Amino acid sequence: MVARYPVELELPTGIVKFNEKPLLMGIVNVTPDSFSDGGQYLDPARAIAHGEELVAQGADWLDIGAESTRPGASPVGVEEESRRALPVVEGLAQRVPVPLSIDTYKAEVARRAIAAGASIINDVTGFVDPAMIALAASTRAACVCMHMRGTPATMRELADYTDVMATLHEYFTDRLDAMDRGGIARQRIMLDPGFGFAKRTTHNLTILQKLAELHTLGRPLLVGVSRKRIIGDLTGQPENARLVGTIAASLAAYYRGAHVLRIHDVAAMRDAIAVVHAIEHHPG
Ligand code: HH2
Repeated sequence: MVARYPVELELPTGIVKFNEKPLLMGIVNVTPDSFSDGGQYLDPARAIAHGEELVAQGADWLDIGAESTRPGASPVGVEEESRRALPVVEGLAQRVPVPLSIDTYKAEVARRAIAAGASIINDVTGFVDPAMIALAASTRAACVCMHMRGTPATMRELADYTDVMATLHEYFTDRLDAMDRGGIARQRIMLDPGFGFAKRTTHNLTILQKLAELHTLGRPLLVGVSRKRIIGDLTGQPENARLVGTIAASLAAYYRGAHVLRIHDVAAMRDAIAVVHAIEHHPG
């Protein structure tokens, strides 16, 4: 088992110390077209109830997304994304005691979500938009900086790497510098290799296998493989039958030092972590 880099994260509510167990980020997709649960929680009341249920199951954070980023998804505008996301952020902020992240690459949506109660910006485009950097700098929000190439519409053709780990190192070094220059304190940033975003299964496997190499960047690592194509490729299962594969891949990430696991099936993940954690830390 690889030791998790003993790193801290600053949230508006205080410092998160990552030590032994990874945090579980439960996924709340308020979309008609997410790849595995599209349409199930488009109604705000259902999305809020789902978020509450995930927290009851053990989610440490909730990630609220209102635009699908699956390969080939079509973008939505600021108003539509806000209309979907904001009532859910607002409702959950009043009902659950855990931090909420807004999964968006649009600075205006992030701004509105923070005003509604979100405290983490989860930007799958890695804060390439200077407006997103400026927004994060002007708030106390924590930031998830994810690696991808192109857009969900184009990323499939861009999944070509000579050395995917070297690419990630260069990319994150560059993004951390840009965020530094933009005034975002380093201790507010988490890094995410972006499984499935401009990556084929071979790249996803390499990154999972070598995840611990990213500890040299000195920031918490977030891993999101839940129900993704890599699991389908390895198991032959459709999205609704990828739970076992998801748990296996997420445990592999845990063993390699992931700090946060982004997951649809929180209860199952919680149980799996409880078991391996007990084995790892049993006094013998
Ligand atoms: N994956 C998805 C969306 N957002 N954010 C981060 N930081 N890391 C990820 O791996 C990640 C993410 C895609 O999964 P999902 O939200 O289930 O699907 P969709 O984008 O179709 O809504």
